Amino acid sequence: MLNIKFVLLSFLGLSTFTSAQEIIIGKEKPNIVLIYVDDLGYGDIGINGAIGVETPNTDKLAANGINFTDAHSAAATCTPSRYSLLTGQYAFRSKAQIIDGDASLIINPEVRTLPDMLKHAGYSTGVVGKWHLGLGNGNTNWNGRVHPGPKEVGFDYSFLIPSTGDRVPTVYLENQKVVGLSANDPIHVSYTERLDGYPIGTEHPELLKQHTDSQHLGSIINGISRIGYMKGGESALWVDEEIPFVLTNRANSFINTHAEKPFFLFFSLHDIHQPRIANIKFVEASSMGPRGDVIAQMDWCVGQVMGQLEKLGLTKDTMIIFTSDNGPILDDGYLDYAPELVGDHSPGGGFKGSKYSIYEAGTRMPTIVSWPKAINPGTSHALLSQVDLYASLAKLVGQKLEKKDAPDSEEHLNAWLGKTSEGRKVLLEEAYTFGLRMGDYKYIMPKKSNEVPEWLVNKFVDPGFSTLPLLFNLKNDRSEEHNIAAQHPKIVEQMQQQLNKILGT
Ligand code: NG6
Ligand code: CA
Repeated sequence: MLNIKFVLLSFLGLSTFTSAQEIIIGKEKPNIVLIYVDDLGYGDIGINGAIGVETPNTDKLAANGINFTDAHSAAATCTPSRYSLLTGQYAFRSKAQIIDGDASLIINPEVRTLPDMLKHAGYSTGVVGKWHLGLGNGNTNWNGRVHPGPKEVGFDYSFLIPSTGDRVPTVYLENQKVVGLSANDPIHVSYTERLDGYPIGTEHPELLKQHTDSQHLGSIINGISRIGYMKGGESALWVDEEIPFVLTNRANSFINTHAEKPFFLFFSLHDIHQPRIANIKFVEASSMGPRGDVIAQMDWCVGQVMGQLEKLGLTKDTMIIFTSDNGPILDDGYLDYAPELVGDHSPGGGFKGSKYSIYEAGTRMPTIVSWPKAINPGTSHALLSQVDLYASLAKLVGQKLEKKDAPDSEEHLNAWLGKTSEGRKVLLEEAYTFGLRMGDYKYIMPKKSNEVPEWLVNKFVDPGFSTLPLLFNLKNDRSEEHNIAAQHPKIVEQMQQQLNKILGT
């Protein structure tokens, strides 16, 4: 008998919609691809209202999955968010902060991480892209195998940008060895003293293709001055304009190699972090200059991974988690005219704040989860933190956690799968102060001083420092304008108590 629904939908030119099937929690082993974008704001994707740039691939992912409206990175900067994501522990507990490119690994290899847990469940694990969690044990020698690193914390395969695009060394590491390094030209890196290597930004501004503030005027490599100094390694230097292609290629070859067996790929994009130097293929893809162009570039990477999964017939059985590590920033040091060209686009999606800020846009992330086999498309307003992915995925793949594992990770699998809109009751937000969410209430803890550190002053960032407690009701004050702390002393007290409980104070 003809399937009437199919005939009708085909007639209308629509594809047939297969509703998700019931899954057996604890027994499922979907492939998991975690696409972690850098510095992408809530409003930077089409589905969340982007203007001036189109993100068709990301929007398609959202159309086939759940678009989360209240899911958060653990912190408003990169290293702390990544630390929490991989360990299931809040960053403040180990004082994880943004680190330099020669910093030691900040995850203790003894800790059972998210990739360790998935490995135990039978997954092949890989990380491709930005690391920024430190490598080695201090005094890193870049000319041999750099360890400890990803392997020692649970990744079978790694292909890394060791720190950030704006920090030396500007080389890739594959399985913890610099790619393309010549033995005759060893690499040296320093963040404290100038090395007699590449020209530096303070002396040779004429060599720069993008000008920058005084904090990014170290070694000039590929026409871009970076934080820190580097010598040697010429044959191994990356070309910024090629990064999206190189990383996507490695991500897709990891998928290809592991297609037969469940895999976990942490695809950690360099985009849309500065220096925002789009490949010529994406120059003027947006009306917002380089920042918009690299959003288009990021979206292309997403599309390539989706295409690879489709080609291998893995779409239905792969869970794609798409999100970002911290909120958006227009001016983080390099002069690419993002503030001037942003137009009506709202990178934070109308939420107050940015990267480095405790206001909502600092941690409220664009977040999409797609897994066609098990998830019906939709939108979820569940309050969730990336720190919860660890316990939630452990539940999915049937791994029991010991008490010491992922101590801050709450299990909210049903929320991540869109089966309930109930998420966290209490959610911690970390920036350079602490915030707490309980339902629609947002509390920002007072600080002894509201003085903004020197390096943040010029970034047009409001970090949310206040000597008085701040309380907002996001339901009718989405942009955190009206402090209602004085009218609700009981709620303030209750939220401070919750915070004390978490902070152990
Ligand atoms: C800051 C850098 C900024 C950026 C950021 C890390 C200065 C003044 N600014 O310290 O350029 O690299 O670190 O960004 O040094 S993140 O997304 O990795 O957190
Ligand atoms: Ca970041």
